[in-house]
Amino acid sequence: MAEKEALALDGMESGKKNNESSKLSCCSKFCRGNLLIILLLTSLLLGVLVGFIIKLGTNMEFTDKEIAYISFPGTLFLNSLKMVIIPLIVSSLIVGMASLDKQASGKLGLKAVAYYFSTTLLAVILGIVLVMSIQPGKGRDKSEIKRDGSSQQVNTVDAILDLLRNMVPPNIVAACFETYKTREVEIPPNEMMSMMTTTMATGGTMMMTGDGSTAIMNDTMMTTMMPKKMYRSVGGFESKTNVLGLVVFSCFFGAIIGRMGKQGEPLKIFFNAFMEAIMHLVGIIIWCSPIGIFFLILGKILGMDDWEETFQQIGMYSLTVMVGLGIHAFVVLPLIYVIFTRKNPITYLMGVSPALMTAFATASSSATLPITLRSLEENLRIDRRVTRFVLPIGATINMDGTALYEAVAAIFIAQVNDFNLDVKDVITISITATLASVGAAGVPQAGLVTMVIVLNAVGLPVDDITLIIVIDWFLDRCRTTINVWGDSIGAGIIYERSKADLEHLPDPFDISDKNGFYGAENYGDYDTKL
Ligand code: 7O9
Repeated sequence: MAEKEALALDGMESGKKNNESSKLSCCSKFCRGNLLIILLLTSLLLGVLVGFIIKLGTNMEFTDKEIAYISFPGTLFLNSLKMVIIPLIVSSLIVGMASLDKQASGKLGLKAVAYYFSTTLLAVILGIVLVMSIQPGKGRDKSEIKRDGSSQQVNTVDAILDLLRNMVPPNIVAACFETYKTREVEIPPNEMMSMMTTTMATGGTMMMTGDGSTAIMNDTMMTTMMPKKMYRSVGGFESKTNVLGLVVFSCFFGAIIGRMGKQGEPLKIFFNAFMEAIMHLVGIIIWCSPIGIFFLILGKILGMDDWEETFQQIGMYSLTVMVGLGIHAFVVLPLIYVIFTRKNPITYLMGVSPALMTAFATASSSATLPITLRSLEENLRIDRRVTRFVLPIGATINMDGTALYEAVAAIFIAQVNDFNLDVKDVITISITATLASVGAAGVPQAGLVTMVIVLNAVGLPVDDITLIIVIDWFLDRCRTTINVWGDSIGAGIIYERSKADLEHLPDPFDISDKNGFYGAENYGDYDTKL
């Protein structure tokens, strides 16, 4: 009897303890989730502050080498994120596709594509309305504006063919480190002369690729029409991961595994475990992010040159882009989120904030992808079947910020050149800017190339890209943050709208839950209903 009482007491004690410890762990979990956000915000602000104090306080000029030394911890952090991207997208897309049946993946994919296109188009329209009403380029003499770098010759048709070629890589292992690119190489003058004389001697025709037009040459024309520069297209592989190829391959591979039934099971389990292991690695990397972000920002601020002069010259342009991005991020996207989910976008913003801060610090939505995935799954409890399917595709093709930026930049350049754009031109800019942002990941040196495509489409001078390159490093950070925010909102909406479709499907990621890897941790309750 006494033993029983003792046991009962013991039980009560442990119950109390359990209760207390669960309260404590609840509290500590909440703190842990917010601790990361607090640490990240502090490191971001501290990076800016320390950077400006050193820059303005000491007036020191840093060489590129010194900057590389200062941002070294940041580079390590960036590398660690990039390190996990390939295994992450490949395994997540394979498992994502394999775990959804034909109907569910089709529905999810359709919803995603509809969301991507409509929000990107909205962003472009917003950008165009703003740049047309603010008119940052009107009355400016472009010779006053500092130029930086040189522009590049781009052939739109070749760029599109490159994109398609990259979707079907000839070697899937090589796709991890090389991308196909056709570049326009200037023909040396002596070669140009000899080509021309040969053409004349044979009385043949000649292609002039300099301005993209074709002409039949004869000797009289030759002397008068001799172009200053001629280009020839040379194709080859460049060292850059061919994400598009990997994405296409993984989607097909995953879909096939899913349809193989029992035979495909081992592969499904393998890639699933692979993905879980990578996500644990991301869990470690994420806790290094405050230090990494601090040094990345510090290095960038110390390395920037005459910010004031740049801002005086193209301040209105930058402001237009930033106002556009701001409205898209704080009004358009949250509104769409509320309409489709009836949930609080502010709590959603809190949950995604580690990814947004990383996006700002790294200026790369692909490097941010591991953190976006983890933030959505851990903080916001978005179904892994949705995040792992939708986010890698979103990071590759959904770039609202980039599309808005390109539209504003094109119209800014038109205004600087007193170039009158008619309705047809504006529509062309909207469409090309939208498509350019979709295809950006498939084109090497995308930023420049896609901008040239937009300018070419309406006949604007591509050399004037150099006017806006000076401020690009900063605007890139802002638009990347919006790109990641757009991807995240998309995943949230698609999750809410697909709950019913997912219910009847088994969750392949369940095996990890049983091991207690996930599910036990929830950083705060972000699931508040409005
Ligand atoms: C911005 F899916 C992933 F994660 F595997 C993935 C990997 C690489 C997705 C995309 C890429 C990729 O290469 N993207 C890419 C994006 C390549 C070149 C240019 C851009 C455009 O980048 C944006 C911009 O400049 O506006 C921005 N910096 O979102 O990263």
